[in-house]
This record gives sequence, structure tokens and C-alpha cells, in this order.
Amino acid sequence: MKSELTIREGTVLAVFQNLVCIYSNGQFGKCQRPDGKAAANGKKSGKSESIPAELLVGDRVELRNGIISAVAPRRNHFSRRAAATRPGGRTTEQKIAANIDQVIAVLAAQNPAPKWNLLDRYLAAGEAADLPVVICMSKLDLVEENSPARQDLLAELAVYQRMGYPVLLTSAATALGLAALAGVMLGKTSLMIGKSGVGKSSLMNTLYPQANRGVGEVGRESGKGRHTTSNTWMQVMDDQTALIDTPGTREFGLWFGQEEDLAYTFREMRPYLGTCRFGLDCRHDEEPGCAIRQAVIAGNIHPRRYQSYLRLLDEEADQ
Ligand SMILES: Nc1nc2c(ncn2[C@@H]2O[C@H](COP(=O)(O)OP(=O)(O)OP(=O)(O)O)[C@@H](O)[C@H]2O)c(=O)[nH]1
Ligand SMILES: [Mg+2]
Ligand SMILES: [Zn+2]
Repeated sequence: MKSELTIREGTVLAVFQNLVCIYSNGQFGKCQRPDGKAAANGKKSGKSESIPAELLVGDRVELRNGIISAVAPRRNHFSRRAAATRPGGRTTEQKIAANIDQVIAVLAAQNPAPKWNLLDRYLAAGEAADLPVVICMSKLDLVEENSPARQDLLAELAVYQRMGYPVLLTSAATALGLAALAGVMLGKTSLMIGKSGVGKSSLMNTLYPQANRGVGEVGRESGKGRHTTSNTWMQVMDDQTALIDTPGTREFGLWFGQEEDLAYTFREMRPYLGTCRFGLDCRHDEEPGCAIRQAVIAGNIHPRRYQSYLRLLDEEADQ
């Protein structure tokens, strides 16, 4: 790592308890967080109006004497809803990363089995943040080619392909699809999300061995990942290409911070918006003359996607 004093500006790669890792023009550096801890020995903390309460991976920062002195306004950020810390408590927005170009939603072909409702949540969160989402199915080596199980997976994925989402079939174990994945990532900052154990860190290690991310077993009995990754980390490939690995989460709630209508985050529902009997006031639940429910009945909207929508609608009401 370069001395922190030589870097003037850069991108945040990781935020630890007391330390921030920065990348700048082919150089890596570290500095202290701008939150007062750095002020312990009488130095100015650098805290100012231009520094948001929390620093995010992907933030563009300026440094003065090894201390973050400013954070550039974010082009965007990706969030989820953090669970309330006590029953009935308030939920909060958990910002995951800033200034990203696309989301890579990872789900395993098996071990753990795909949870389509979870994928629907990732897609909705991507749409809400106005970010393209690429669906990456991992661990294809675990489902035999031409088997009925493989056919079932492909049929499920086709639902999303028809909506226009790119789908990649990959395996870190056999290198299947990794060239395609690298191609999709080229020239962009990509954020990888997916539940624990789906193989996010394994994909990062296979693409960028220098990342050297810890990888953990999936419990044989539970079929659940063990939350191996505990920090969000941006791996830089070149000045235009970077991949962010995140800790898998058990749940993924949507943060309904935006004005956006929930139905708008379900791509295939958009053409119907405004055409219900109650127009834009329709929640597409049990209202009479709902164009979206009619589209589900007519087979133009997948019933499972509609179920995901209704579950999120309930959660939105609770937030
Ligand atoms: N068979 C097979 N196993 C894989 C593949 N990729 C990852 N694994 C295994 O799956 C387990 C979980 O992999 P990780 O890369 O740690 O998963 P993760 O998504 O980073 O999990 P968290 O960090 O907990 O969110 C490990 O035992 C890996 O060896 C694959 O392509 N095929
Ligand atoms: Mg991991
Ligand atoms: Zn409706």
C-alpha cells in the first residue's frame, strides 16, 4: 500500500472500523475514517459539510494529509431495508455501495436452491435505483446438463429473459460462463448481491485471483451459507472496470425511500400502469377492474412475480 499522504483523491474500496481503503490511478492507499477517530492525536478530522454521515464503497473522495476532506456527490447508491433492531422498531435504509453502473444478482443453481422471490426483490431494488440488473446463475456444475432439474431452471430463467433481463449461466468450479461474465463487467462498476453461499466471493476469486476473498462452506444439513464475507469490497480490474463483493444477507427488504410506485419496479407491469379502473390509485391488490390482475389471469404476467409484488406491497405498508 502506498503511503496515505501521496494520494489526493480516489475511490473507496472498503470501509473498516477505523480504516478506509482507497484506490487512485493504479495506486492503493489507506486512510482513517473522517468521523473524528482520526482526530485523536490533535489532527483535524476533516469532517465537514461535504462529508456524508456514512462513507460507502464506491464513494469518490478527496484527501488532505491522509485524511478524507470531501466526498463527491453520489451519482447513485444501492440500498436495502435493514431489519428493525427490536420487534416493532423502525426499519432503516442500509446503503450498500455508491456510484455503480450495474447490479449482478447471483443465485445458485443448487446448494442453496434458487429463491425466485428473492431474485424478484433484487430486480425491484435495481429498478428502483435505475440500475440495470444482470442475473447470474452460479454453480451450474451441480445440476446435470439435460436433466429435468436443468430444464426446470432454464424454464424459470426464461421468464426473466423474456422481460429483457440478461441471464448468465456460470460455474466458478468449471469456469463455465466466466468469459461472458467478464465481458458484461468490462468498463463498468458492478455490484454483486446474492444470499450467503451462492458463490459470490468464489466468482470474484476466479475472475480476479488477486482478490483472495475468503470462501465458506454451505451447511450440509441446512443448505445455508455461513455468512463468510463480512465486509463489502471493491476489486479494481482497471480504471474503468471494478467488481464489488458484498456479504450475503438472509433477507432482502426493499427500501421504499423513492417516490417510485412499487408496480413500476416490476418491469412487465409497467405497460398496464394507469389503465386500471382506479387509474394510478390502484394498488393492484383486490381493487375491481385491475388491469394487472387481469394480465395475471390472462397469462401475460407470471403469477409468481405477482405474488412477489403482493408480498412487497404488504411490507411497504408496514414500513
Ligand atoms: N460446486 C460448486 N461449488 C461452488 C461454486 N462456487 C462456489 N462454490 C462453493 O460454495 C460455497 C460458498 O461459496 P462463497 O464464494 O463463499 O459464497 P458467497 O456467496 O461469497 O457467500 P457469503 O460470503 O457468505 O455471502 C463454497 O464452499 C464454495 O466452494 C461452484 O461454481 N460450484
Ligand atoms: Mg462471500
Ligand atoms: Zn391495478
